Amino acid sequence: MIRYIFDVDGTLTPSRCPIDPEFKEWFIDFIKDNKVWLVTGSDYDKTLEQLGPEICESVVTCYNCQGNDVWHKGKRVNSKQFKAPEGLQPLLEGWLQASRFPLRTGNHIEKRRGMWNFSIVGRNATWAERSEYVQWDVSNRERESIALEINSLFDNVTATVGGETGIDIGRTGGDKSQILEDFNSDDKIYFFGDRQEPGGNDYPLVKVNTKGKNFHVKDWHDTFDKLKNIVAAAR
Ligand code: M1P
Repeated sequence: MIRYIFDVDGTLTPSRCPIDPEFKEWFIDFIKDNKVWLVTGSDYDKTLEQLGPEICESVVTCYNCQGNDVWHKGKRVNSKQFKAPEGLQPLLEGWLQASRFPLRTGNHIEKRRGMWNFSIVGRNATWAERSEYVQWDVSNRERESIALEINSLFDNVTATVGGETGIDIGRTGGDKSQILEDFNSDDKIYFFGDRQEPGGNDYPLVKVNTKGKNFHVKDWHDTFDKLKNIVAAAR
């Protein structure tokens, strides 16, 4: 049986937004007929807000914070810590001062279980402020260059770009690939994610999912279309 693993932001929903109601209804039925897991850089509260309890509690496991915070049927079953190296916080604060993007909205370094999320615009940004940053980052590739620099400066820390405004930072190996510890080596995994390119936060899992298939989607519409094709082909 195929094991389906889905990223959330940019894959099942627009980043930080609720799932589309029609897709939600369809996806709830899909979960009834298939084995489904979720893996996201986000924390459980945000995933719950975006997907609702029907989805979060009916998947096999909901892996939050890149797999460092593990939820099963609405209950936390495991969580890991990230002991950041001393120099990391001052470095992030320096980038916060130095970025040429003009807006700062607060909550720039969100310390989650097993990882940090770093955002120049800040996690308190309104939708308009977020979209200003998204446009800026597309032209300036700021997140990509910050992530590259973090990766070159620290031995046991990995930074990846995920979602639209932030960078996920954690211990090397404490990324989405760690969830495969819970699978058998011969499991056939179909993994859907929007950041499967090198440097994206889905890439570590793509790299090790060599026996299954990786679906690099453009957005949730693309995920929905691909799933409908898979279901139609299986009939
Ligand atoms: O899963 C990656 C990130 O996706 C969203 O990022 P942003 O708000 O920058 O679009 C958020 O859910 C974030 O928490 C998460 O780390």
